[in-house]
Amino acid sequence: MAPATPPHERLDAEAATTLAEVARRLRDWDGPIVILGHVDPDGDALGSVLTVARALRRLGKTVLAPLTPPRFLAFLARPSELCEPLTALPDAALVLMLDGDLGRATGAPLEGARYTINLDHHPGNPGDADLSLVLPQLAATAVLVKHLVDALGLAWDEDLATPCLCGILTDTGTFRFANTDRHTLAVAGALLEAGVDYADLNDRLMWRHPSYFRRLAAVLATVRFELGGALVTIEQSLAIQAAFQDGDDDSDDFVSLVRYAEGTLVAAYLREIEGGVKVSLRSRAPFSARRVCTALGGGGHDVAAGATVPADREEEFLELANAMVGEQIE
Ligand SMILES: [Mn+2]
Repeated sequence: MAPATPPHERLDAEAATTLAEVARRLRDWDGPIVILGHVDPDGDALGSVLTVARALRRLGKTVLAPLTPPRFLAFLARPSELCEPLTALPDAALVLMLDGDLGRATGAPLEGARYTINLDHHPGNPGDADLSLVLPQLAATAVLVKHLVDALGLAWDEDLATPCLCGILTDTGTFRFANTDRHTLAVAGALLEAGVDYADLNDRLMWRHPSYFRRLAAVLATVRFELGGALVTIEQSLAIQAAFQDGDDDSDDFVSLVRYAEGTLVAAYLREIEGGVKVSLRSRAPFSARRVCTALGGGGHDVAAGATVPADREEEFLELANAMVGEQIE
């Protein structure tokens, strides 16, 4: 008899049953399996897609993973593991969407999918795939992916574990965010056990093109403190973008720096794009970044969320953010 898994390493019984059904579907599928992540894939989307793609290929499955990672994460994938976006699904395809709901899928149209599976941890996911498992209590989709690979009965090694741990590191801010609980750490510990070079992975995840640092200097120069410092904003104009065209825009984590300004409840990064503004919010309780971004047509988690608004709604965003921050402080 196999040794019992300690409770802090387990999913609850209902989730484990659904995940076993996911594993059974994937194992029994004869046609191609198309694995998708969300638009603007992050370390959790990419890490989850890579781990599942490697696992399913070991089972002899035909896997297509049309995901385009940001430049700073591209080191995780080997050439030929990921493919260009598909204009149509192959015949008899199973679509497996990871780290977002079907509406946020990128890389392939969903029309003609024979079967859809969705594994995610975002609250607000409507669960409208043929088979959905959405667990907002998990720190990362990669945690769910760890359990999926276990359910598939595969042995862990460095190749499977490294992208999976990358997903957990990304979504927990390297174990600094409130979603880091005993379950998260137990799963991460098991992945380390499989042979991940932890120091090397963390080091590599921090590498950025030199232009990143020049852009950072320009964006940080726009820093503004509102509401007595409760709201901090930084902005990237099209002019700043035009000045740093030597790398792609991997400035997502700039907002993670200013969120540590003392007294800050909400940090906002406003990135001008053609015809609009991309808003990234980080917040601490009792303020919910998700509430603001959902109201603006985006989504995310309570502590980290995003939305894209038309340019003429930037004022509206600032008013909304001001009002909500003001409300929470009083
Ligand atoms: Mn995630």
